[in-house]
Amino acid sequence: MLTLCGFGASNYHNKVKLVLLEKGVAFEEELAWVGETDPAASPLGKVPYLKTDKGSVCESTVMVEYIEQQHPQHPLIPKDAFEAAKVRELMIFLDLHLELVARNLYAEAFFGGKVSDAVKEKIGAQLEKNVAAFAKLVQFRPFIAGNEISIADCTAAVHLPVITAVTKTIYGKDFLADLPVKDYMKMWSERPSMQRVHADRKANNELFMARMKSKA
Ligand SMILES: N[C@@H](CCC(=O)N[C@@H](CS)C(=O)NCC(=O)O)C(=O)O
Repeated sequence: MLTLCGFGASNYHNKVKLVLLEKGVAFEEELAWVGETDPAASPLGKVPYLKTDKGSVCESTVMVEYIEQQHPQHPLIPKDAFEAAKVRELMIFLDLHLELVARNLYAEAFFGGKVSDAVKEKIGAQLEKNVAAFAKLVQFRPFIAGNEISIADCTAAVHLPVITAVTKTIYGKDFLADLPVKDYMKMWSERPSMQRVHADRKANNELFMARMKSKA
């Protein structure tokens, strides 16, 4: 049995959870807040991490690749090597070039903290550049790598709404406004996997916000 450890308000936790739910893989969840993680399972203290019969694995991308390899049903990575590479390329853009950059602004956008004007300027320029590059790769036909759902969609579904929220709050403009994110998220909202993730996130979010604000 797989145990997904983390919390429902975390976008990376939900990326892995969407993969498990879309594939129909049985799993349990264990609540692990940042600061209360198992250091052997997650040496950087990040969530999520996955407990398996053989031991634990951290890093969401490694986790979804592991799940896909162990459970071939309802594939979320194309068989064709090139198409698979395109899916992974999108996932890296989302995690590394969008989410990780936008993360520099979360303190002010979500948690009542403050980010300096210099950081806002630097991160704004990086995000504009990276969003333009991402826009050249995405397809939205209707899935982001084409007409099949993939691990890149499970990543996009959790990160894109955050990028929209952060850029609207900090810069007064949605940096993703030229992309069909609204229709894409509407499509996701009709999938049972997202309905479960959404409900669990809602239940967890209040506790999470209280924890973050008390630390800001
Ligand atoms: N690269 C990691 C990122 C995970 C991540 O940043 N998780 C956040 C919660 S959404 C976290 O644990 N933050 C606490 C920290 O970085 O110390 C992954 O893909 O799993």
